[in-house]
Amino acid sequence: MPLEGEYGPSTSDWARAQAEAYEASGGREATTLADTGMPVVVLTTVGAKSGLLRKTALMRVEDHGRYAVVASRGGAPEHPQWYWNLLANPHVELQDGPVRRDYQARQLDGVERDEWWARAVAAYPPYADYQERTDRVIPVLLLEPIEG
Ligand code: F42
Repeated sequence: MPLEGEYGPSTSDWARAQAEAYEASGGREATTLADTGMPVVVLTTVGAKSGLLRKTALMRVEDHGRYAVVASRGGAPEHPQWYWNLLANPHVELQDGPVRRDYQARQLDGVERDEWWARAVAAYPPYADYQERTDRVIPVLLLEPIEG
């Protein structure tokens, strides 16, 4: 059941441009991080305060149809704002290329988090550098497909 609501564009120009180009092209354009060739997905969340639909480009971390999203924000001291949306409204959508599906999100800890953190760093090695830059533990959230 697709999320409904008014779209609230991100105030980050580069990230907004990528999410919008990705979605407008049906997942055929803007699908990598700049010229790195590393794949990107687009997460849609419902704003924790605004109720607006927020669209966020993120690195693609996938295993057997499940995805992890990493609230790294380049190692900034604060969590990205989209992280709070997931906690408040765990029903999210994720677009991977041309495929967009509904997922239920939950924050990982312990062994589960270790497993997915390793997968995330393998997919995008700078995550390890980002964690070095900040005292906050970078949240890792698992997105599991909502069937039906
Ligand atoms: N960010 C990551 O954290 N991890 C990644 O792997 C990642 C990869 C990536 C790849 C390509 C690309 O173009 C960008 C990438 N980014 C990655 C950056 C990512 O897309 C976001 O720009 C970044 O994580 C910051 O997210 P943010 O949600 O903090 O964005 C800010 C700039 C923003 O848009 N703020 C909005 C605003 O109006 O100021 C509000 C956002 C929002 O969701 N507000 C909530 C609401 O209710 O609407 C309230 C949230 C709250 O605080 O309760």
